[in-house]
Amino acid sequence: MAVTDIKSASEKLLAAEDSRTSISRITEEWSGLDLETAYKVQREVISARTAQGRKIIGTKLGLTSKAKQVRMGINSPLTAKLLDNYYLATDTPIPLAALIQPRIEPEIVFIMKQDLRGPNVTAAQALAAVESVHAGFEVIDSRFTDYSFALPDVVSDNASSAYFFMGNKGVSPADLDLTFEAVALSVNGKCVATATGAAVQGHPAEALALAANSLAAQGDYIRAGEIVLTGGLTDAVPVEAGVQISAEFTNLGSLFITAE
Ligand code: OOG
Ligand code: MG
Repeated sequence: MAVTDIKSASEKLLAAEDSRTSISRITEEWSGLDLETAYKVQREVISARTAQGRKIIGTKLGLTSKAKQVRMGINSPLTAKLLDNYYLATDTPIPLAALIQPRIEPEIVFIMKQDLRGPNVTAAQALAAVESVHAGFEVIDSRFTDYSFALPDVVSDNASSAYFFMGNKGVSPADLDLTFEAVALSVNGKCVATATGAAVQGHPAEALALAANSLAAQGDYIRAGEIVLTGGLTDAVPVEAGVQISAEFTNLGSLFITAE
C-alpha cells in the first residue's frame, strides 16, 4: 500500500495495530509529511476508531521528559488522544497477545474538573482546572518497527498509545507539590529508575498547559472530565510475560502490574 496522503497513512497505521504487525516509518515513503499534516493523520486514525464505537476519554502528552526525549531521539513534546479501550483496571494483566512491542512508563495523571482552552494557558491556570491527581502507568506500543520514527511518524501513530492504568486514589492538586512528587520504577522488585514531577517540563502542570496550548493550534481543547496523561517520567521499560512492574509514588500511591 503506497502511503502518499492522510487517508492511506491512517489506513496503514490502523492495519498495523489491528494485525499486530509493525511497519516502516511513514516519512520513509512520504518524506513531505510535516507536523501539521501528521496531526491530521492522527485525527483520521482517531475518527476511524470512534466510527467503530470507541470514545475519546482524554488527552496524553508524550516526550515531555528528558529521559524520554533522549531515548527516542526527539526533543519535542507532542499530544495524542486517549480512547476508552486503552483503559485497564490495575488488576488486569497487560494483554501481550494484543500488542507488538510493549513498553511501560510511569506517569502523573490528571482528571479535569474544568475545560482548558489555549492559547496562553499558564501552569497555574492549568492546575486550577484539575480535579484530582493520580498515579499512572502507560503501556506504549509503537506501530513502527523497533520504535524507529521521526516526530511526524509518532504524532500520526497517536504517540504509540496502547493502554494505561491509573490509581484509584485521587489527591487534590492543592495538597501536593508535584515538583517533588517522586516515583520509583521497579522491575521484578529491582528499582530501575527514579524521577520527580519536575522531570516533565519542570512541572506536570506545565505539561498540561502545553497540551492545552498546542491543542488550540488544532482548534481543539481539553474538556472537563477528561483524563490527561502528562508523559513518561522515566525511560520506558520493555514488558514481557510474567514480569512484575511497580511504580511507587510518594503521595499518589503505588501501582503493581503484570503481563501475560
Ligand atoms: C512515544 C510516546 C511517548 C511519553 O509518555 O513520552 C509517550 C514513544 O515513546 O513511543 O507516551
Ligand atoms: Mg506516555
